[in-house]
Amino acid sequence: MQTAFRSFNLVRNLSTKPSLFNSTQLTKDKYPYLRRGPYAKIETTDIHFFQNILGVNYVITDQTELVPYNVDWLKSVSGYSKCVLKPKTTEQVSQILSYCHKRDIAICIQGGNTGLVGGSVPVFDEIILSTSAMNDIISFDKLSGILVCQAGCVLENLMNYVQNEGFIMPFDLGAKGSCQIGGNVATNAGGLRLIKYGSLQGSVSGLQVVLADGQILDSLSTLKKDNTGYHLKHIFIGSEGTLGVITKVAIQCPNAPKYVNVAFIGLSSFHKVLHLFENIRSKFSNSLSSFELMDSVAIKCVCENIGLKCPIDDGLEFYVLLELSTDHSFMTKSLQDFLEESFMQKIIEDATSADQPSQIESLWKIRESIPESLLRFGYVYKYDITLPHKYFYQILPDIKERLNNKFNVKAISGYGHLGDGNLHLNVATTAHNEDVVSELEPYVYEWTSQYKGSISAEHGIGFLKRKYLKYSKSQLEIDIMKKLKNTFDNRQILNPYKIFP
Ligand code: FAD
Ligand code: 2HG
Ligand code: ZN
Repeated sequence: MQTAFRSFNLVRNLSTKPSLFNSTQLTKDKYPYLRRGPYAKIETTDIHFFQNILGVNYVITDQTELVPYNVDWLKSVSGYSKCVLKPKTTEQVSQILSYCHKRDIAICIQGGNTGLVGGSVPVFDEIILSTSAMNDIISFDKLSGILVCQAGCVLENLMNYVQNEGFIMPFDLGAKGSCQIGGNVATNAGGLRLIKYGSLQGSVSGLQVVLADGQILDSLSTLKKDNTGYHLKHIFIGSEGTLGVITKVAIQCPNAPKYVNVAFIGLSSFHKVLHLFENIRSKFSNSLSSFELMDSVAIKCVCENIGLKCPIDDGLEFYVLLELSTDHSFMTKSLQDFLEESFMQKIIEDATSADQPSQIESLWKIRESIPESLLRFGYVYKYDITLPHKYFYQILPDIKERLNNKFNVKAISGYGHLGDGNLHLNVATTAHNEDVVSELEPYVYEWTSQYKGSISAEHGIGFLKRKYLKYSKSQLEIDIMKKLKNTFDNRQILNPYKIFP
């Protein structure tokens, strides 16, 4: 077993933006049964109105410039919006929404456009309201750890900002270089450290939101405790752009841990992965800040398609990346002893550990590059499910059997946030094929529902999963959600065709 870290080359700056050339089929052609809602079509007078509010540079109508805003990161859906608006202030958003509400113009709200369920791009010709120009940090209180910022701040910029103050953001995602805090809140993003720092529902203390008719709802509380009536912020966390435009976020940041240790571990069976998880939790309990599973297919894809190198024996069935965050200097030794012991007990086959930032980053890069590495094949069918731990990997052999030697499938991989019971099942092919979809859906959702799991653990429902909401929500729950939608957006102008079947 290795205990010393071996360095290896990294491919940096993975692209997270679609190219200017749109090769993605239009959503309206891919799903011909869809009908455009009775919304107004954009006219020159509308464009002039928007230009008056925002200035000409913040209204995009050029055909080529529009492309990356119309296509999602996965290149699975594409709208044909003729107009992107880039407000800088809440007041501008309010004016835009008030106007669109009166004119019956449909709007798709877009942050970093890294969403994985087709929610961030228009389905037809909805105008796109991009929050990218709303990127001011408003305040940071070192006593409370509360950061207040505009919704368009890129997550990585916020991470760097609070790090300089001795804090961390309470969550982290592979898309951090592009995704925005507003989009993170709108999707209730989970990510890599939820096991220790909890979900955004716990760490977001307040939000400012512009409602569909242009009213500004100021719930931007920076208080840790506030039980005065209903917590309206929770309605918007995870609302995926269907209830209002999040314009400002107040979020609680934890103090940066003094010591971070990461281990990259190889194991020969899934049973042993669970054994390791049980042991590490009982030994390090609250210090465990990540427990990520990667199967051999995921590692192979990262190595072959991205060019990264597996830091340990690359012939094993499963790999775990675990992270400990503490204020205790003895953690490096404790972790190495733990790995040594697990090796002696034949729970793990190989491992390497790191406690220096650059080494830690290199190990994380392997995990964070998995989505990109699978997409390099051409097209990926993605399932993001929560399951009880004992069934976590059990769907993989079933799927392999269903797709066995058919459809020129390039990879079937299971990876994800095992610590939170969140599996990412990815099937990669060279191009989209409806026959593959028919093999996978509703099969995956039925399977998940049978084990009382969730059909969307962290990515949301968006456009791609709306037909399957019923596998995780009862009819009564869906009816109440619809009533809420009507209360907040009676003209259905915000992100139409999303979430609801
Ligand atoms: P977008 O993609 O632009 O939008 C997502 C949704 O939010 C859309 O429905 C949009 O209408 C809505 N929205 C955006 N901004 C606002 C706003 N200001 N007000 C109201 N609605 C808004 N997700 C995880 O949960 N965990 C992960 O570990 C994770 N890793 C990822 C890794 C990669 C490489 C990629 C590409 C994606 C990953 N994601 C992950 C997906 C995740 O949902 C997004 O990355 C992120 O939360 C979306 O932020 P965004 O700014 O890109 O939003
Ligand atoms: C991750 O955990 C993201 O890497 C993306 O949630 C998962 O692409 C996926 O399926
Ligand atoms: Zn994830």
